Amino acid sequence: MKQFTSVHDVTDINALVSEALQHKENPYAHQHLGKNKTIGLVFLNPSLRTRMSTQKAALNLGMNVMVLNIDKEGWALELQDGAVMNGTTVEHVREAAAVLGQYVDIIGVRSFPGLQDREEDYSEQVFNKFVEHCGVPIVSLESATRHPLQSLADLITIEELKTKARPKVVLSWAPHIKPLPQAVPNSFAEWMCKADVEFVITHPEGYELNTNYTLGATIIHNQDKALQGADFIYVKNWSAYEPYGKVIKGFDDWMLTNEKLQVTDNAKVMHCLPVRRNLELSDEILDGPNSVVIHEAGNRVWAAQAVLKQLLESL
Ligand code: AN0
Ligand code: CP
Repeated sequence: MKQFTSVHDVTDINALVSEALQHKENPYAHQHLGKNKTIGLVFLNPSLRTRMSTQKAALNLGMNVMVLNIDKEGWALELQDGAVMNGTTVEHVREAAAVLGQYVDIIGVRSFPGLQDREEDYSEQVFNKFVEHCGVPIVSLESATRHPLQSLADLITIEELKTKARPKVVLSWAPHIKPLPQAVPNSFAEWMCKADVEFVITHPEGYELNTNYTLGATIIHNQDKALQGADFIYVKNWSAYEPYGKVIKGFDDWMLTNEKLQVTDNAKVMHCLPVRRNLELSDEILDGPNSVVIHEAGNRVWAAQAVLKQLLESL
């Protein structure tokens, strides 16, 4: 694998899941592979899980790790090509990315969408500047439109915990007070449409995702109906795709509760985290027996390790 920016970079998702589970069984089997290799993790936005799990995965593979919170610790970055830099920005991403590529063998980048200009976000303007100029293999730590390391960890979790060959997986929109990206649901949908699962998406009208990511999914606006017989419920908020980045008021009753679980097949509840308690997900779910969110977050290490191993092998 030459880069990891979406499911389209993966030739066989089932093989990648198996590899991840082998790392989980035997974390240090490939310590030699990363010797004298360095990964640089570059964050333009906050992170807990992605930051720590990717570091852990790299260390398990014997790599050196460098982390740069470029939004806080780097020079103010200019992202526009052709800009006359007589304002507040100090360094252009063209130089910043190229220089980082001189110091590391693999680069990871987190770059959230601005949620103002849909075309700009969906063209992955910022992330693709790093791809274009860094000159080394790149792994997405969540870009404007996708979060593939999360989706891989989610698929690993479903594979581990499923009790039937083809489980029903429901992506269920949740309320939030802030406009959040569509990256996590886009990416989850893209992976689930390729996985051997029955995949249903449920959201209030107005929260339709871009159909490029949901092709093959069943979309139902009645949450109770969608949840019937579910084996896994993947809870996530996202802002509207049209009108772009907006929060439509009035859907607070979409928060998952134990009562809503009654129509499911004792569904396991997933969330990528961070989660706002009693807004997106109730205490009773998060602290109850159906929640697998901590297990899911633990699997971020094995997802990252499987991906980094394949990238190291192609250096
Ligand atoms: C981010 C999002 O929804 O994309 C990161 C999730 C991993 N979440 C928030 O900003 C709360
Ligand atoms: N799920 C996830 O990516 O979490 P962080 O934003 O904390 O990395």
